[in-house]
Amino acid sequence: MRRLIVVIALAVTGSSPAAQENAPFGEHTIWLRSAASQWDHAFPVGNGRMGAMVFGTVNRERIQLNEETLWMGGPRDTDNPEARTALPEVRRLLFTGQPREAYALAERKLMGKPWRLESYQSLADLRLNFDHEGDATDYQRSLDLDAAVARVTYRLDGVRYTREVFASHPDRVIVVRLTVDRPGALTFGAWIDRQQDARTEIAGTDRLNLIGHLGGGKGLSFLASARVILEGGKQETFPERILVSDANSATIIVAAGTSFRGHSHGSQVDRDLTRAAAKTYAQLLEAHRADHQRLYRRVSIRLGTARSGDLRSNAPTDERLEAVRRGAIDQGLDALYFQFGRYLLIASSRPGDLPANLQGVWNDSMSPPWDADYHLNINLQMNYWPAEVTNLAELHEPLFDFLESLRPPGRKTARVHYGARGFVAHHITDIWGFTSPGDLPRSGLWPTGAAWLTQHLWEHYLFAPDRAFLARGYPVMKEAAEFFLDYLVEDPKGRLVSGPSVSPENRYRLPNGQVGILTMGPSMDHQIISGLFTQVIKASEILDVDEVFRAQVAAAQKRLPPPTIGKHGQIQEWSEDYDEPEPGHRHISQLFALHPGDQITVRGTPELARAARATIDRRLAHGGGHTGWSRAWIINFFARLEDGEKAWENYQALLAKSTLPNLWDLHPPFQIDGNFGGTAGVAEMLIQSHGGEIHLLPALPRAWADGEFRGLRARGGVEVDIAWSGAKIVKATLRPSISGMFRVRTQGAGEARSVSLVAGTPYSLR
Ligand code: FUC
Repeated sequence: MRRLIVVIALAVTGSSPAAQENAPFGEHTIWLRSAASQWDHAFPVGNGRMGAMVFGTVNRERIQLNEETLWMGGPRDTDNPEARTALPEVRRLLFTGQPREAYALAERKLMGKPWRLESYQSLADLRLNFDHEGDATDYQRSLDLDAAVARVTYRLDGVRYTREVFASHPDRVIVVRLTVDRPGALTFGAWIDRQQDARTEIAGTDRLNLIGHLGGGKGLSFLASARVILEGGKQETFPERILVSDANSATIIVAAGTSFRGHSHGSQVDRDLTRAAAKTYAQLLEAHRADHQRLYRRVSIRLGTARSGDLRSNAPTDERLEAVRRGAIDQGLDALYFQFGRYLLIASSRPGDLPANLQGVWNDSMSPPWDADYHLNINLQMNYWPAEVTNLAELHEPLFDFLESLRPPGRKTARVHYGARGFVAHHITDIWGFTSPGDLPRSGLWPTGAAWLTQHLWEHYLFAPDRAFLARGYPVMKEAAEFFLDYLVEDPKGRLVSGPSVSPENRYRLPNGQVGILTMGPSMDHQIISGLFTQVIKASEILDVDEVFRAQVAAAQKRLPPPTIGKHGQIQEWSEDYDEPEPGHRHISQLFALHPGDQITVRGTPELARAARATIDRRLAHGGGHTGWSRAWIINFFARLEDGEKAWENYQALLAKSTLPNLWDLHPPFQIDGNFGGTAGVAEMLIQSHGGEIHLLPALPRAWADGEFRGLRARGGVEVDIAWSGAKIVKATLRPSISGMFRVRTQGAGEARSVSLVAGTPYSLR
């Protein structure tokens, strides 16, 4: 059924005295009229390494803090020497139709020892107690994505109170600023706490320390410190608290660190605090703003005719979401969610740091869902889908460093578990280099985690072809490919297949009714491996190395089963055309080749593209897309199928069904991958550049018939700006960084046109 397009009038916020006093928010601001009643409604700020969640409660502010390296546990040897001996028998059982027996044996012999990860943990809470009397009016809580500042403001007893919080990357601290519009009206108490493994102390007159050691002294040690700097008023210290009275304003600077990788975090925290405290608030804010905007402002976007400052963008974000749930079109919200994904990547993934985990850097728990770890069977990769296309390429770096750190342990796992060369990682990992098959076999016995991750190196190269980068990435790609040369086995039909493995987390039914999980030859594995092989072959040609190895890879690639169409017209998920007990499963792994892979394309492989659509339709018809990241993936799939309406419909479903009032993605629970996948999906609707062409507005929906963007990137080193109206391009500008011939496709045109681009010279198309 066609979706009814209903535009619902929203409350006119400009008419109340409160809103008159507060300036209307622009297109970059998420805002609410209430404090966060729960952690995942608070506003996130982050500097890549540290994160903070701002609740905005009037009387008691809670600023929940994170430091990305604060993980339980430590490096350990989890490889299982029994695996290699049991491997041939598990394969035999699967080849002879005995998946249940294979599973039982795999569970006993093939998994890491132990197979469980330890957890990423919350660092601490900074608490501010205001002891206000009476009720606040004119309350607003906002997150300005362009300034990267969270702000809380309200009026109480004739005084306007304002809190601003940001996480500075250049100054390595979190800054909290408290102001009042009546001199001397600021009175509050401040302390830091943590529910376990830490104690607090006061140092001098103005510093709070939280000193901790995880696991009762066995794990990492850590320190979180806050300095309180006043203008006016006075400051007293009580055990574990600083009390401020009658001040004009206060700046609280928070620094933190852990002993991860032998780091001397105590002196680093001292240094960070001292340096930041030597600056004025205005200086800290200015350095932060400049640093953030250098990244954030590379891309601007307008979808539809809505401009900032119109009625709808002035409504609080939860009301806008509610309107979308009722069927309203809010193109400003479409754009805001897109930019929020970019904001979150800037806040959680800076060069030199760890990559964004399942929750970015934000986590308030000692045992968060899935340990807030790194899942490699879609989630970590999805976090980085927007990095290249939305012009944040350097934020991809933490992923490359992380992948590099998995090589030594992954090499050992390859040898111990499979007797193979190369390196391997399975479906979960942590900051300690866990590469063994973890968790239960149903999810964890899946050897293509590293192989998928390495494709990010190749993508980074494609977006900015740079031989030096390729030379750095190639050994990693090669080593991932080497593993599969040894690991793949011949099946009874003479094909080379991967296994024992899974089609991530899904199950199939054998003709005799038996349900299987482990399998030989899941389609996704072969698509990932084939993609890796293609890339390794191309990279070795470009670098002119490894001719013999290249030939071996090419020979193995020819023997991998290609994507096959099954009896429902779908892309087959397993090596045989099995049915599945859960046809609406959240993973749609057999479409890797459509996205993020590029083996299936609308014009290159039209039959497979039709089968890909049938696959998604079948999933959706059975309730698929029910987790945030699954829905986000579907947006990307439909964009690749050049179906703007379906992509947009699923984008609306992501907003309506899987989005919290602060615009965070809901699995449920909160999981950040859907935010990043949603942002990537919007970009994919507006520009694509796989398959040897730059395709302008490949999947434009009716709701975005007018619009413009600036600064998205295409493969080949090209930045693109497009303005369009009535679904027609008014002007497109390509800004190449490399000279060469490019094929450019515009909507409706039968053939892509060839254009010759000169590095540094913009090329306009009307
Ligand atoms: C994958 C998914 C789950 C969840 C978990 C963190 O294993 O199957 O839905 O997102 O990662």
